[in-house]
Amino acid sequence: MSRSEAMYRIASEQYGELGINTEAVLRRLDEMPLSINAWQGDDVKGFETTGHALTGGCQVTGNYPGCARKSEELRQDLDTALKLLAGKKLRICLQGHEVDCMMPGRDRDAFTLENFSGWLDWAADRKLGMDIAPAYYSHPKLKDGLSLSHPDPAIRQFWIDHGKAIRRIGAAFGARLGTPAVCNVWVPDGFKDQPADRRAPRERLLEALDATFAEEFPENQLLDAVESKLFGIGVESYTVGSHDFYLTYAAQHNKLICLDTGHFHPTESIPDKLSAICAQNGRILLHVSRGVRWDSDHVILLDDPLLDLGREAVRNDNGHNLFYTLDYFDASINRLAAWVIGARNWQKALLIAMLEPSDPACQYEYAGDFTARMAYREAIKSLPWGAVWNYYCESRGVPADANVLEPIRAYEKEVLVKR
Ligand code: RNT
Ligand code: ZN
Repeated sequence: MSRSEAMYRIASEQYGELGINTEAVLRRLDEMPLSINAWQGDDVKGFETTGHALTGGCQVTGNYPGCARKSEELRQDLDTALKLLAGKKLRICLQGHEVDCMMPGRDRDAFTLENFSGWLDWAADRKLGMDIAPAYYSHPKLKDGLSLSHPDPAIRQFWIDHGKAIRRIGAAFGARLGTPAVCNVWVPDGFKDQPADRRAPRERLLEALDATFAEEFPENQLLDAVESKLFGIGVESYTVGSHDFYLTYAAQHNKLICLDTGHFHPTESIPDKLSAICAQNGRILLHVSRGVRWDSDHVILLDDPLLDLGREAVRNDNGHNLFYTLDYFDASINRLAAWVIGARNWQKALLIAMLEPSDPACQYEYAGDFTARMAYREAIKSLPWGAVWNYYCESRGVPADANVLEPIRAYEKEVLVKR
């Protein structure tokens, strides 16, 4: 028996005494869907031949070698990263400008499946699900910082058509892959300084969203989500699509509400929002990210907010109400490592939550014994989840944490530095 297996056996026994069946937990972890953010691999540049600079209040900093320059390179990078991830329900999420190929004279408002066909064949071959998001940024039609809420109807129409095009492509992904594509709408619209009229842009956004969503698709092909934001760089004072705006919109139109963990006030708890929404049958797309000061998109770490999020995700999951997509971009480190470390951290957060015997803490709470609740919750922090995690990786044919960087370094030497 290997050392890690021996450690797992002991850990499993200890968890068993607390009423937790580790094998059942690992099987559940296998089934947890996770969508990998393709855009970490190309610095959100996309692959349009027009090559627009990144706008919309987002910024990618760093110049680590090996940024993917075409979709083939991005898929090659993803293939390498996916080998380091366990889980049977992995998915890839694309931004609407991460096209496979361009057609002469065809802009984003007229994209079709043809523009993404390479992705679909690739995903089908690997049994991956696919998600997609229209890209309302990095394009000259994002005017004065506004897209779907721009006062000019022609600008709005361009972006409505882009959203419709991407929804159709998403539905085609869903139909072919047998798992619905989540199509997430996030627009960067807002103002650097305080607006005179806060309401009119929101009314225009409402109308544009209704037009975007007019075409109906069955839920086994496409699920729509809407994502709010607090502020972006150059969009500090007012965001048209605020959380209040989209939470109401999602509830009224049966859409998923996308909560990006980097899009709220720094001391606001995103984990706390899950039960509030799920108790009312809302469905949530989590953009798992990490805000650091003014940036909302650092690679996720296994920190307290992530653990708390994992805990609330596990407790509120009814099998079809929660969706997870990584959302960050860091060009100062190896991009494959960013994917792999972030994805594994989210899996760990879920694992730790599932291994947590939460019932005793709840009983203490119901009885009003908050001292015992605190003592118990602090005590379970030292349970041996690490042994379970390492065993999970090895039993699923992926390296444990200590060995994860080696294959990435080899690929870096062989492929990335030569780009
Ligand atoms: C931006 C949103 C959006 C991102 C894209 C890449 O703040 O979080 O979801 O995925 O900008
Ligand atoms: Zn996001």
